[in-house]
Amino acid sequence: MKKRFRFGNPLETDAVQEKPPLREGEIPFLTQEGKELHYALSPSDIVYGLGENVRGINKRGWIYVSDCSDDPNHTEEKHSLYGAHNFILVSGREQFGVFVDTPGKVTFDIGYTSYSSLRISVEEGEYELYVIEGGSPDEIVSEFRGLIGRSYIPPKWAFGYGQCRWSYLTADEVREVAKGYRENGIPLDMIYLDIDYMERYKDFTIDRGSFPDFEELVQEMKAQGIRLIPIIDGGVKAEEGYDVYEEGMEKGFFCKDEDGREFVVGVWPGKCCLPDMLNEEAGRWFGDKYKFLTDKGIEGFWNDMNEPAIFYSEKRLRDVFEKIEDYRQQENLDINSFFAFKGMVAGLSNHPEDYKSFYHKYRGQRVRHDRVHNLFGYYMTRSAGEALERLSPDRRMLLFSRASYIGMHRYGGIWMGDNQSWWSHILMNLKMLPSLNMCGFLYTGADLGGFGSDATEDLLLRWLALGIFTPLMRNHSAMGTRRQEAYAFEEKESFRGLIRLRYRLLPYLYSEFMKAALGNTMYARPLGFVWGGDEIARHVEDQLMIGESIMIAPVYEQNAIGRTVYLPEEMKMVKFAGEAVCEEKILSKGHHFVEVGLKEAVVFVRKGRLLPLAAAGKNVEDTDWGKLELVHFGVPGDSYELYEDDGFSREMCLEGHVREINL
Ligand code: MIG
Repeated sequence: MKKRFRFGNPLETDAVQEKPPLREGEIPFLTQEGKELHYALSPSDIVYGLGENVRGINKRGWIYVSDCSDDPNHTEEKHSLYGAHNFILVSGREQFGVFVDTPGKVTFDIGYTSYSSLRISVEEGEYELYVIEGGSPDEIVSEFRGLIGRSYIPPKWAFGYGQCRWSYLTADEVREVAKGYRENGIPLDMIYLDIDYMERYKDFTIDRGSFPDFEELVQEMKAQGIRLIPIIDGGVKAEEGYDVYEEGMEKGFFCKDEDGREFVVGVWPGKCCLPDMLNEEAGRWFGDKYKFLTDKGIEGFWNDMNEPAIFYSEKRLRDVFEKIEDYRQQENLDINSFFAFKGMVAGLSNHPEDYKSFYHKYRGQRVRHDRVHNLFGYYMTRSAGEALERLSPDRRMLLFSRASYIGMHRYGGIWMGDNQSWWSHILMNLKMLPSLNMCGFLYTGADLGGFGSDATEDLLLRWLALGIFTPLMRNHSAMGTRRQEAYAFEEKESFRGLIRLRYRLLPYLYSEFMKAALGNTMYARPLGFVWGGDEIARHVEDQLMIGESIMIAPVYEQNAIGRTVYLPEEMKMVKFAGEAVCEEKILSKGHHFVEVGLKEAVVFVRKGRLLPLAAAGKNVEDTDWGKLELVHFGVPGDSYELYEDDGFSREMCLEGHVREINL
């Protein structure tokens, strides 16, 4: 049962595709106190949701703000990351879902001000509210997903493993990466190109100095079974003679300041204009630009800096220079002035006032950016997704974004942004998975090995042992950090084993993903969704169900030789040493310490369930689903529904593609 309410006159977001009729009067569960919505949490209540954000699977005990932020420090004291995903699910005394649909800022105080209260407030005061009542958490999520429409489905090859690094500076460096993988027998499907492939970071250009034979490189890589996936940034370099800029200026497609002049910001290319992604015509124009690369054989993209990230605005920079001049006149800075002076420069980036200084043309209306801030990345990716559908009507393309809002899940996936090579971030990665799934984002994953800071061999191995289960499996690192390609460390065999295991798991992972996408269910679930009556299971924060057959419990502590795992029921532990099963053991309900070596991965199979395994190849296409090995905890007659298709057609449905395999 879903009910829709409206407060004020909110701007449309297009998150919800099928709107139930508007209601007036009492809102179920929630009470209105001034501008806030309240709910009294009982001691056993768990609050799930909010997609991409810091902290637990259970969000209780912190305050979260939906405000797409370019913040590379994902530490616990933060309140926002790159996405704005306003869906929560309360589970306990009562079970219901709440979606706050508004393109501006929303604050979810979930037991922060008081541990026993949930408070939601919307900065603008204008929003649509959806309340979904009745049923289990799974059912509530499915109802919500039904409202927001089918999740994006990438081509099957995008379930392979990809390598990225900010600073593959030349075509030859890219060739080296491919060689590193192929020579070491480590499977690979994608090499991602970061901003370095562009000419001075200009969207839809190629640096011919360092990538002279780009088109050939694309084909050469394809011949090796590897696809190149370039990045596209949200800002367009303001430079005379650059066609994208000149066209955008001529057509009036960039965001404008108060006086109607193009709003200029500094990002990677230097001074940039922001395409008005929210303006339908401008979005279509920007989307069509992707043709520059699809014409060269490119089949996938990642959209970055689309919160949008603003290093500085031209205007603020000018003000700061003036103030610096004032400080200089003072000659001697007292301590307060010193800190103000220091903060002034550091505070140039992503300044809240800058987000209030430019305008969009959204659905025919002039709208100040802060009112629709959370839609920028969404509409950039939507424009790209719609364009890619026009450019490639028959074959799916890979597309994911950094910033997002619910609704964008129909057009692309997301990656979890600039994490660090920290042990704690393995766990953060795990916790975000189910929260994102609830909000429709199924194709997702984190920078494996960590983006910032230096990775170590053991950290990367442990991270991969989780990453083999995330639909988007990509190793990515920042410029200046230690190299972390899977062949960069000594234990090449361990890396080969774990990554090959990913390919062995493909029939299962792809089937579970497709069933979740086409059936509006979740791919990764908190244990409480499955064992709602088990208080211990409900509070497990470091294990997940992946699909219907297996539970995972990755090791995320430095130097651990294993970990304690909670089994809500009798299960079969299946241990892999690399790609091969090395141990199977039935474990009773309860806590167990399970040893897991650095080159190992463990899954826990539910009773009556099967886990089909393929024979790993050098990439997805080369992986053989012909003779599946069936790992299981079942008896003859138990079955599994395998999803099979050509892996690229845009026409997708469950019917006719699900084949039952029996034990
Ligand atoms: O300000 O393109 O999150 O994945 O490597 C940094 C360089 C810009 C941020 C992305 C990251 C990417 C990096 N970008």
